[in-house]
Amino acid sequence: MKFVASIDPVTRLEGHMKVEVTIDTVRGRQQVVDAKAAGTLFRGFENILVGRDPRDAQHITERICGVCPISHAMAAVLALDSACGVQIPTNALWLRNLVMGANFIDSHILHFYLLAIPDYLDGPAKAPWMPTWGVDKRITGATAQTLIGHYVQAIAMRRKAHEMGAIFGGKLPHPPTYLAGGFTSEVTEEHITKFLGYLAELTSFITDVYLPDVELFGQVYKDYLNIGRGPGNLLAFGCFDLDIAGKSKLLRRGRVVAGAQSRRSSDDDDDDNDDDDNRVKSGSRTEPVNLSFITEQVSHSWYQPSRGLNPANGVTSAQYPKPNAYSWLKAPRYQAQPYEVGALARMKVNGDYTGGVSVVDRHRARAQETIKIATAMAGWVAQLKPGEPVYAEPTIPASATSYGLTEAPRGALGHWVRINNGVISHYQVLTPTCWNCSPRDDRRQPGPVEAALIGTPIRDKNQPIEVLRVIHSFDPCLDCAVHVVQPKAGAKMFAVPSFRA
Ligand code: NFE
Repeated sequence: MKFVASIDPVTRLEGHMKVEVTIDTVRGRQQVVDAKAAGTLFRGFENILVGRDPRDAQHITERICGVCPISHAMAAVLALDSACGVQIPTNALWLRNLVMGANFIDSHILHFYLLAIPDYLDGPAKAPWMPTWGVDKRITGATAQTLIGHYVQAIAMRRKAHEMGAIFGGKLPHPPTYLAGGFTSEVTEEHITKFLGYLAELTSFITDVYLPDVELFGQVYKDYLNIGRGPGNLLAFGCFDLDIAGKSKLLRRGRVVAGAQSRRSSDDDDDDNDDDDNRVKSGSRTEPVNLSFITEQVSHSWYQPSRGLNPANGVTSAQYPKPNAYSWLKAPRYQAQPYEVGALARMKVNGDYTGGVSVVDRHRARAQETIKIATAMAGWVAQLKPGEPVYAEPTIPASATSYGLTEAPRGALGHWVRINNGVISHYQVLTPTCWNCSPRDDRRQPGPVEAALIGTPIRDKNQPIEVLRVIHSFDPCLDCAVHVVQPKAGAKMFAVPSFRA
């Protein structure tokens, strides 16, 4: 008999998410047969930006989230650099990368130890380890004790990653140092030495603790290599520019299409990536990204009906209630298909990760990406030139249309901006969690997290911890995807309207 489990809110992620799964017995096995994921708050940041000075964009959009603010600053200043036609000094290139790298290290350590690992082992019988579901905890005894010790160590490591980023960022999580035209902090020998000290300590933690712990987890929970796949389409905008023109990146732009080995359609010309040698080591090929193929569909979202708009023309206009809608997230699609974004997508697109798409693969790719970034950061520090410029003053145009693409720790991030009469007339932000946690689209196709949940085996339908493991593997951040709540008078915390309303 079908059983519906509603997890609301889903904890150990950023923001407010509700998930409803239908569990049934299929060929003698209890599993998820349907899933709906919802963001339960409205985000209105795009509307806040209209009418503002374009130079405010990075300061305001950083406040979308405390976990990935640097990426929002990066996307905003890339859009403005391009709108102004300004060429930033090379010092600024490395400074922008270094502060964003510090944020990636912080975010990935946070995710594995503080958000994900409590799904797999029991900790001390007190908060935040209690209450918990007592199902399928295979990491026990001395191994569990070691991991709990690493959990505590990870808290200190996160602080160090923040302190490292603040050396050049001024402060974290919301640094004021990202500007169109470059950066504001000074490069000194003292700053460089201090930064390298932090980086060495974090690199040791990643190498000696984080990577081995993820491998251990992957061995103990091998079955999760076959759980939580999702659509299998992967998308990355790419990040960490290695030259001023942004042509070369540490993690490149591209797509991996589920089941496709190679095909470059004639109408799929890449507008940003002209690299022909795009074969990845996994044997599949990366396909280019054509931004005009992105639409945000709202048939199941609490927004006024539209026919799937490209972010360049996107509208953030709420409609609540609305028939068939169940989420404040829009449903971004590429050529009408759902795409997963995140570290696994980046590492697969870049040819650095040759495994599959699953719960374990997401954790492994995230850990392997962390050491790749930390290693690259040491090289960027070496290229800093003390005393050399960090800023080239831009001229803000009276009118312009532009975009900035980068990656946040959780995946592809884009900002689209239009300037008229010297002020912002239109702004759209497309976040990673919108891609991953999107609801059904116009064709009723599930979003990546919804698709990943369908088929997940469930041991105890009253304690469906497997559902949490799949969701957490994506590291959702609903704060990035939605904002601002207006609860009904007298509503109880858990009394969110039913999906079937
Ligand atoms: Ni709030 Fe974010 C990241 C962005 S996810 S954490 O990473 O953009 O939607």
